Amino acid sequence: HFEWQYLDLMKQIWTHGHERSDRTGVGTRSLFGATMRFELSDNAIPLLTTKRVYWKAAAREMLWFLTGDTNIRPLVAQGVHIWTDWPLDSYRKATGEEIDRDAFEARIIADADFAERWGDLGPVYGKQWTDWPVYEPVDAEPSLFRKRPKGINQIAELVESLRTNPGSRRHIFEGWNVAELDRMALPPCHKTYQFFVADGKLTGLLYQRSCDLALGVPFNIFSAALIIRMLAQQCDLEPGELIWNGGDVHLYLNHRELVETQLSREPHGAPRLDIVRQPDSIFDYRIEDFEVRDYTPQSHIAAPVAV
Ligand code: DHF
Ligand code: TMP
Repeated sequence: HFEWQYLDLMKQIWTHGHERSDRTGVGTRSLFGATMRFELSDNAIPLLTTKRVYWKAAAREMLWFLTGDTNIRPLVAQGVHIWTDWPLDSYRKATGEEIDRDAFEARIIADADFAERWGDLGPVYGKQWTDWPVYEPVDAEPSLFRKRPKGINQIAELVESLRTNPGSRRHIFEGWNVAELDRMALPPCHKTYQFFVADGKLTGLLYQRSCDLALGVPFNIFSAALIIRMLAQQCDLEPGELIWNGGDVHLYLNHRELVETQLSREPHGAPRLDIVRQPDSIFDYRIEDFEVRDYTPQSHIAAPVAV
């Protein structure tokens, strides 16, 4: 079962990880450098069965990235809470107001100006993926640079290159815009995606620099598989594999209960993802286009997220 890779990695980190203090102050056990491979043929999808994973939240996040938006407002409006804690933290620190999460989300939805001021994560994934900024020298004054009105849409270019030049070794999109990292709420974790076409199949490799194995990674592997499936459909290719490469892979010390519960369970079943419509472009998918079947996970395991 594909999920043993995840559970084995979890066990390895919990028992042999280096205990380190981290940015959030929570502390982690971590190992550096890990790989998991997931077969995607026959619509197989790497969705964990040893706990329920809210895959629709992950899918909605992916669709939100593809719109280029970096404000949490449309996510919150759809009931997706996974990005709320970072703007909330900035708001609390800046204003000293002890607003709770529900009240903050309600204000984000109700008040567009408030959302614009407090709901933006900076130029994160969606912005870099679809509108990577380009600066050009001004003809009359070559030492001056001007920002081109429209940046580079890496996703549109990727679809084009997969279609017209499948053998290329340059099928990449990248979130790590060094010059803009300091304006991002969090520098990208799932930072580099590369694709490979052979025998009519599309394989994708994700390099994730920092990996919260208990909370983030279950979402990240599902989402990476989802974008491979969408790209494959757009390029008339069959899904191949997802290869996940993690850099700093860690378990937060306050995830002990989750880890012990999850390691006591065994994976079962083979979830599948169907894409039930063929949209006109990679930017036209809707949540209703995705259906997961044969997914009968064990119960959700709640755990606190380190901010
Ligand atoms: N910071 C940290 N420390 N870990 C992360 O995984 C993380 N992920 C981010 C942003 N910053 C992060 C974005 N992705 C959850 C899942 C993914 C995610 C953020 C949060 C999460 O809390 N998942 C819970 C609850 C899901 C829900 O209620 O919808 C889970 O049990 O899966
Ligand atoms: P860092 O920027 O200090 O590495 O902290 C980011 C934390 O968020 C780290 O625990 C990894 C986790 N993370 C994921 O695992 N997946 C994600 O998609 C995101 C956004 C964050």
